[in-house]
Amino acid sequence: MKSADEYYMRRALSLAWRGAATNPNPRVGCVLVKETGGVARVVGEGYHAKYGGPHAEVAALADAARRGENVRGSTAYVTLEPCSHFGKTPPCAPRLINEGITRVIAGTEDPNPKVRGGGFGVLREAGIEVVAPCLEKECKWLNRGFFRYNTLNRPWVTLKAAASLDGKMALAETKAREGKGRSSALRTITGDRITGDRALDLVHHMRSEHDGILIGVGTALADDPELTTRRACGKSPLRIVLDTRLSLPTSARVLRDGCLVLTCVDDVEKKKALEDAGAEICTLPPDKTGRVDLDAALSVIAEHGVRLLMVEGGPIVLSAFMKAELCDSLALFTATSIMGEGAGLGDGLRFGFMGDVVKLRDVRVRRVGDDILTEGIFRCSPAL
Ligand code: AOF
Ligand code: ZN
Repeated sequence: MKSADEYYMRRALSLAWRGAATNPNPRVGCVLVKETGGVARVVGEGYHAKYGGPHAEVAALADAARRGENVRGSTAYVTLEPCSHFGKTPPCAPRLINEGITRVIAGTEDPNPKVRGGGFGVLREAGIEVVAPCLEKECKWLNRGFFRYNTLNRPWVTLKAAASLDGKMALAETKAREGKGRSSALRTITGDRITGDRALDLVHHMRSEHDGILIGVGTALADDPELTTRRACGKSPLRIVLDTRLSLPTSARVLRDGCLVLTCVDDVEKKKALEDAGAEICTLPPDKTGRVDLDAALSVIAEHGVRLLMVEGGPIVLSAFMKAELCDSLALFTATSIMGEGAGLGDGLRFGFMGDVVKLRDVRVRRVGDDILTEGIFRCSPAL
């Protein structure tokens, strides 16, 4: 690999990140570089902007045409292997060949079973020099949900939690405050929330970067959240509720703009009422504990186009994901408070050896207002 290769791949990566509406397709960026008289320059660049729209390579070629550049003899830097299949658009690999591209540097192989090395094969057969991978870790991270889906048939799962310094997510008992008439297990501290406004803004932003948000019915009953992104710009993800016995009331705010409810019961009446209230109900088998089987739930969620899933459950749901080892990253907001007795993060988990406890790697810590955000990758999260 030439030393300039990483430089142009970084440019392709930054273009790829702009593709905000590609889901469930991956984000892909492409830079075309032509060397004339020992001097290299960018002759075209582009990215996959929208699901169903032109792929990054096609966008970069169109950009070169707009600039009046002749791309013959250029090198294409693409964050993902050029495709070899007919999907919503024609394949990119033959297009690059026809345009006279002589060298292709790809970030990583496309895990889509319809491609998976096929694009490289087509290029190499045509005598094109193919170099891959290049900045593989960064290129995979960019599409971590797409990689999870194509290799494990599930989304990338982020557990999000807010807790006190002593790890509590709910007070042992919450008294209804005058005028509010609300008495819930999960609403906490005066002002209702554990963490502050800055953390809430960030949570709304994080939601808008996910395709789905999942809660347990306990949280829906206790907090009646809307699960919107109203404090941030961007799309609202698909709302998903794990509701083993279908006890979600039809008045729940989470149902307002459509919601996927995953249950284990086949109660026709309840089902009809919730469907009328805007829910899509999916009945799944129970796991050993009698709750919705998370493996099955995640594959249904993935089939709904969710590649990045945020789990915003209470302690029970969060622990269930950790126990099943079906979680990839954690975003934990810690308030600088001590809540004393009450339900806490990790309730329901039990280990006999320190070597077995849930651990994170690649940890990052930062301050958000008066709160602390800890992010990391779960040890159980398989390599991308
Ligand atoms: C590329 N460049 O920019 C993207 C690729 O239905 P289609 O035609 O949009 O194809 C979608 C599949 O193509 C997607 O699942 C992934 O395998 C690949 N995406 N490939 O060469 C791109 N977005
Ligand atoms: Zn393509």
